[in-house]
Amino acid sequence: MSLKKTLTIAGSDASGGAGLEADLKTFQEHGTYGMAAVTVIATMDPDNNWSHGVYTLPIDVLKAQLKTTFSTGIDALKTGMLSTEEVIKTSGEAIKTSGVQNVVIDPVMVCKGEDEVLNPGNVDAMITYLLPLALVTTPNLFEAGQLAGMKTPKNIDEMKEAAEKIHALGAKNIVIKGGRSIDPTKAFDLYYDGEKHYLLETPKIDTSYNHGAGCTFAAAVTANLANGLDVKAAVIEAKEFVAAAITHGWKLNKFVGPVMHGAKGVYGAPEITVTEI
Ligand code: PXL
Repeated sequence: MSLKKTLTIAGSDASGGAGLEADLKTFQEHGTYGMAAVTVIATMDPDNNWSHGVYTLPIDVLKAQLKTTFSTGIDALKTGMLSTEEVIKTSGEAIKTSGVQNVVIDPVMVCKGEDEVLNPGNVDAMITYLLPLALVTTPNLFEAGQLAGMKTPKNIDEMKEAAEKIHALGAKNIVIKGGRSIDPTKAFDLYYDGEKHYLLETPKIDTSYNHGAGCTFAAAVTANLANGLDVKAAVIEAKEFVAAAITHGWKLNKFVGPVMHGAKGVYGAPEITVTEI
C-alpha cells in the first residue's frame, strides 16, 4: 500500500493545537502520510499570561529538512508560520524547485491572541516568494487586507475585492476566512476561484475554543488535494472538517482551548451551505 505524502512547512506550537501539530493530526485524519519541515518553535508562558515566544530555527536546519522531505516526492504541501523574510524566501525557492503543484499557502502573520505582526517585511516577502506558487491561499480577514494592500475587510464586498487583488498577485484560488467577524450569527468564508465567488456558510458555533482552526482548515485542504479532490471539493470538505473541530473545541487550560482536530471522524460534521455570489 502506498500513501499520499503531505508536507507542512510550519512552526511547532508547543501547546499542540495549532502549527505543525494541527497539520499532522489533520493529515492523519485524512489518511495521508504527514511530514514536517519545522521553521520556528512557538512557546507559551503560563507564568506570563501565556505570552508567546517565537524561536526561529537556523536556516541551515530548515534547508536540511526541506531536502529530506522533498526527496520523498510530495503530493501536496502547505506553509504555516514562516517567521522571517529569509525563511519565506528559502521555503518559496524550495517549493518552486520541487515542482509540487498542490501548494496551499496559509499566510500566518501573527499568533492568535498576539497583536504584533511577526516581522513587517514578511508581507512583501510572501507576495514575492509565496503567492505566485499558491494553488490555494487561506488568509483570515487581517491577512487578506495586508496582502491586498487594503484595510481589513469588514463586509462581503470588501472580502470579494481583497480576494480579487490577491488573485492578481498570482494565487489561483483564495479562501478568506471571515469567521464570525462579519455576521455574529453565522460563520462565513469567501472562496474565489479567479472567476466566481462563493460564500461558504455554517451556522454560528457557540464556542471560544477555536485555537488552531486556521491551520487545521489549510491542512485539510492540503490533504484533500493530495487525495485527488478538485480545489472546490477540497475547500468544502475542509470547511466541514474544521467546523466539526470547532464545534468540539475544548479547554486545555485556563489560557487556551484548541479545536478537536479529529472530531469529524468521531461525531460527523455540520452542513455547509455554498452559494455563488
Ligand atoms: O494559529 C497560528 C499559529 C501558527 N503556527 C504556530 C502557532 C500559531 C498560533 O499560536 O503557534 C506555530
